[in-house]
Amino acid sequence: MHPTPDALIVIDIQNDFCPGGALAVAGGDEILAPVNALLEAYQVKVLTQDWHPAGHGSFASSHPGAAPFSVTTLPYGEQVLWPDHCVIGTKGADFHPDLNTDAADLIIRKGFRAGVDSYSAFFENDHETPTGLDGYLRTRGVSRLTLVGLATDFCVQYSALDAARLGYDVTVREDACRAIDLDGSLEAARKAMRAAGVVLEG
Ligand code: VGL
Ligand code: ZN
Repeated sequence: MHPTPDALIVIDIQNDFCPGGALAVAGGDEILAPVNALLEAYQVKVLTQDWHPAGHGSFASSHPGAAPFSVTTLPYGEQVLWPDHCVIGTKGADFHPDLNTDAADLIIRKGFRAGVDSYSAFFENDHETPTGLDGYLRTRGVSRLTLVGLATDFCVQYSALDAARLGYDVTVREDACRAIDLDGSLEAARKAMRAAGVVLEG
């Protein structure tokens, strides 16, 4: 085995984030070919899956009168209220059928607690409840991560910032990501990632 394996973290390439899905990201399905190619090139391969119970606190439908894409304040801070998406057990929560899920070593699910959202693959949106991914990567001897997937300005960004804070060397392959871009959130995310030492490539 390579002494210091590099890990590829593939964020949320699920039907609901692809064209036709409940929270479709423009061009979300265009990244399947590059992501599948990258999956061949890494020693450690992790997929994440956004995985919400019906009635999740991040859904606008759980907040009477709230419009999708509005922002509210929850006990752990600001939260965008989303259309219902990635509900456990639904087709929208499944990985895109063209994603080579067989290549993955680990699938990490996040956002399964009704009261707290989880954009990051490492911590829920309270920034303290861990998903367990850090322990997995450390025990496999990983110190360098490449992140790809959906969406650049939400789950990819939060994962990249947490990973940098945890001490990993982090690269985001922008050619294998697509963004939601709510009110300039893509440029803000790129700026925050660069400031945290994340390398933006592609
Ligand atoms: C995501 C919004 C809500 C993402 C997940 O994967 O970027 N965005 N849940
Ligand atoms: Zn979600």
